[in-house]
Amino acid sequence: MKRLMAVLGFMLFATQAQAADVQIGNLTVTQPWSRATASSGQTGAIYLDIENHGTGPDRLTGAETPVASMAHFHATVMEGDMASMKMMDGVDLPAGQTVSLKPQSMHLMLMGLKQPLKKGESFPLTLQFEKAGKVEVEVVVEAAGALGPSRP
Ligand SMILES: [Cu+2]
Repeated sequence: MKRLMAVLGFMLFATQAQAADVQIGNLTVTQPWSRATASSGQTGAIYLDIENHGTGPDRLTGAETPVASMAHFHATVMEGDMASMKMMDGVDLPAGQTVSLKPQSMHLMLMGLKQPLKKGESFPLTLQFEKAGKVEVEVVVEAAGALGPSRP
């Protein structure tokens, strides 16, 4: 509990200054970001990097955010020249590796958006890991067609 409070305290500070990496156990979550959505849009996507600097594997098993009714892990798969999305029940995090959720690849799909995502705003996201536990991160909304986070 003490540790959780420390993490939350750090988050509040970090969000005001500049979104920063978040540590949980052996994992580092870097630069969660999303894209602005049209006012009529019901879906969005979140991208981020997770580094596992431990000696054993972990797994991202769940995610939730107050801005959407559901958050699912998707892989983008090519069938010929058509891209389609496939649902995954989690994201494996091998020891010593960084796994990236990024455009045209794995992403966290938001369904049932409760409000449009606006550029410059941010919203909380709770990630659930099999071993490291649960952590809240802040997702920054970039422009509609952004290919990556704009902050350094
Ligand atoms: Cu998707």
